[in-house]
Amino acid sequence: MQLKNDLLLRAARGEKTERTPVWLMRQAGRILPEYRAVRESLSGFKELVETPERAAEVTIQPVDLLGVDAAIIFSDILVIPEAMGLPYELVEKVGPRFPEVINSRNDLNRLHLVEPEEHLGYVLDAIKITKKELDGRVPLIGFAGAPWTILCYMIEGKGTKAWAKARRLLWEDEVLARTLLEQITEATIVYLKAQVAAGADLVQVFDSWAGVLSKELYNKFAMPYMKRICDAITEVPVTVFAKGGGHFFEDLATLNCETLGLDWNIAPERAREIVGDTKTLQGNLDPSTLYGTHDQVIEHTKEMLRRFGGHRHIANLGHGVYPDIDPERVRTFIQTIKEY
Ligand code: 1CP
Repeated sequence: MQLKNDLLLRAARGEKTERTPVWLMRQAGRILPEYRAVRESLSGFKELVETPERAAEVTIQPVDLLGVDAAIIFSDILVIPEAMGLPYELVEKVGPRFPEVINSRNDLNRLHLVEPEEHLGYVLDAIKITKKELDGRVPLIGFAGAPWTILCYMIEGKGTKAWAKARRLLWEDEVLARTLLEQITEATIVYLKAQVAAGADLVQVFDSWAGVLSKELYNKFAMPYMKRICDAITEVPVTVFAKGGGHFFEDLATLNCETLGLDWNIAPERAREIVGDTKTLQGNLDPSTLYGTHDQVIEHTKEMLRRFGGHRHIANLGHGVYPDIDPERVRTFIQTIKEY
């Protein structure tokens, strides 16, 4: 189907656009009272993710209520470990928890190959319903976690600051680490391809915990798998967001992806110098800026747009929008970009 607003896709491919497209990481959920209303009508986050009609509904909310140039399917990166055999729970006000984790090579026996239609059919159905209901208004973004970030959760069982247990594994049992990374990579490729077949117009790979690895370890334990994913997804543009990865940005620039996401700690000018005109850059306003006043949001958003130079840029925050940010400030951010 022909998209009415294809700014995101044209920007990703490096084509000229009338203006810079904008969307926000974590735009679905969290900040919108309309999301919380849907969430409270169900037993919890997981039921929402696993009920395709309701997941589609909250996916479209930011398009209607905030005016973003893309929707991102409402799901979570943790559906992949679950599909592989390690279920997650979402504990209210605490976060994700895995009752069982991978502690030894023996634990790999618990994992199995992922068949997207069988294990993740609810995500694919949500994508199909969303596409139908969007009716071509804006593109739909599919996503998955990067192998390193998914390994972090499968080893630790919950979010941590330093991911020391996961990093310890890289030194203590390289064979286990690599076997697990391989399995996650295979699952991620078939999953992303199934999302595209269901209707995703672009896919983003979130390497949220990239920043805890040195350049050396990232190149050893993350890059080979990121490369495999980028090389495998040829159907739609691919965005790689490696948060905290400024110290190996030169390496990320070699990936076969259309767009690289930037967090707020890397200067747009430096990123542009490294990638030249070969890639689109996405980002990177510090999300905390949206705690500022209306005028401060306008000023800093304009400054960001100026620094990216208006070509091959997709405007976004440098990470997900924080849950307690006033949706009015988000609207100001979006409006400033649309009017620039
Ligand atoms: O816009 C959107 O909200 C789309 C849906 C979305 C996405 C893209 C959710 C819903 N999660 C994600 C990705 C995700 N999940 C990432 C990568 C992006 C990032 O770095 O922010 C990560 C690391 C997770 C893991 C996760 N799931 C966390 C982080 C915990 C930690 O380790 O610090 C949390 C809190 C969740 C639960 C979750 N996922 C999504 C929502 C809206 C929530 C909160 C549940 C709720 O209160 O409704």
